[in-house]
Amino acid sequence: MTLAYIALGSNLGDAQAQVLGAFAALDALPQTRLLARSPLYLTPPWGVLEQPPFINAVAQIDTALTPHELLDALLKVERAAGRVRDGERWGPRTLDLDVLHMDGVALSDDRLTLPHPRMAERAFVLLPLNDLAPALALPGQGKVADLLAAMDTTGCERLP
Ligand code: A4P
Ligand code: MG
Repeated sequence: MTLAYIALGSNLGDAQAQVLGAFAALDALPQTRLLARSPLYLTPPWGVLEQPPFINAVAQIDTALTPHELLDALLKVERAAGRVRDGERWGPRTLDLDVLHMDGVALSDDRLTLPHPRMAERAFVLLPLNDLAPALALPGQGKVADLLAAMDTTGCERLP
């Protein structure tokens, strides 16, 4: 089994319900177990600013799936949540599931890059990831807790 961290995000429909449903969907994946879920955060949109705020969270899972099997499984969960890809990068979505990190895995091909190349630049990823794995070291970038300490988290709010 491999330990992995998945980023969850939603800003269309009932975003909170989408993210909570996604935790359950991760636990239900084949050969996979949900180990921990972060608190939910309300976060201002990043990238494309003219869109609703997001609900973001991170899940810690244990999985026997290969990285590409895991990606395919996540894309399936996104589709089941009504995700429509209209081609706009960083645009609104009912559910976005990104693989942030899998223990011992470093790879990059046309479908998948691990660790996720942009996670260190995003408060909406680092905040919930820090709740689960502050000591996790991102190759060449440092520890999650240190990256978060250097990050502007203005407007991000942890939900009760
Ligand atoms: N892909 C490559 N590597 C990975 C990986 N590690 N995990 C490929 C998941 N997918 C990976 O993804 C496009 C393709 O990337 C996938 O089909 C897969 O083959 P996508 O989800 O359609 O692309 P995207 O999400 O539009 O772009 P990107 O760069 O992944 O950005 P984000 O971070 O997902 O951007 N603001 C707030 N506050 N909260 C958010 O959650 N999310 C976005 C979306 C923008 N602004 C946001 C948020
Ligand atoms: Mg994505």
